[in-house]
Amino acid sequence: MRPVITALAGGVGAARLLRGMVEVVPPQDITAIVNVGDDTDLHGLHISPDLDTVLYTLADAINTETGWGLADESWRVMESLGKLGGVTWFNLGDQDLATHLYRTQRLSEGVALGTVTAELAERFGLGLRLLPVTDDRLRTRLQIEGGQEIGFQEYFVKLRHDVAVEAVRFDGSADARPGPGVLAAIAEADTVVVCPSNPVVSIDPLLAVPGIAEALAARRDQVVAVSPIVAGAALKGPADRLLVEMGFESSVVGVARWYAPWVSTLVIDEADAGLASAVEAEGVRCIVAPTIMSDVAKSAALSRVVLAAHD
Ligand code: FO1
Repeated sequence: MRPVITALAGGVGAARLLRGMVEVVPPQDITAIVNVGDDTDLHGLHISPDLDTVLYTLADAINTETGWGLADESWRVMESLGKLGGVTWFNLGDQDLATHLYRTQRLSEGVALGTVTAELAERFGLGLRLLPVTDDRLRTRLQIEGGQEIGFQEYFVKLRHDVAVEAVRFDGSADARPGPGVLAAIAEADTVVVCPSNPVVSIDPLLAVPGIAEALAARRDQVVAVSPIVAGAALKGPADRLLVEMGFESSVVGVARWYAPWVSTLVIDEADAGLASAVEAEGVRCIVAPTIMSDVAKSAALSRVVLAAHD
């Protein structure tokens, strides 16, 4: 019986790991449960950055420099929008806009986000199943220094996450329901993989959906995470600063402490080999391996380590 894998995913790091995983495991055996807390409504469009980053990366269509948006993109619409004095701080390429137009139109026809996502996954030729963690509204909100609360993309893109965060909340989480197939994907997986995504703003929104944290804790022995922090820093984005701002240390030990209630094994990079025993002191088994995914072969090698964690 081939193992079935469920992956908890945010943006770039998760997409990279999944791109390698499909080289190791038949894509049909993989379900990715993806964060929607980064979703944003702009220009009357519903934009789902983490879903699109996984979609484009797995279709080998991703802009590899940025890790988001499409390769070989043009920017005529944004140029014209700029001339009109429109909103241009969030860059939407001409081809990328087609995805947002399609998703928004389908949602306006009453189709659920999970259904539209499945349509897009099929059009982009993805073998794996792409599930939004919820079809309900969920938005990450950040209270920044000075007390103002802003949306995730205002924080991440407009302010270039160059501002201290005092609190994070997931608006809508109390009423959000796990999307169709999400709880079953957690319950039935041979291995649940927590991709190297930002624990605070990519993984925590998943657990904020009622039922998810309990479902994961029930499978703790099968849950293995890849640390998004290497040698005390995030490879991309603000994961290190946010961990510290939330009272955790920016290290693999901080990540282990954050995940310990529902993750039994943490894969850390060789750069942190000296901290393996400190990770295990948090009650989390530790595996040391190369975790920098600079190409698909390295992502595939890391996937092999992750999927062998419970052998
Ligand atoms: N990130 C940026 O740093 N600048 C952008 O202008 C930008 C535009 C953008 C458009 C579509 C999309 O799907 C993602 C985009 N991102 C941009 C990345 C996005 O903010 C991140 O992917 C996340 O939400 C964090 O994972």
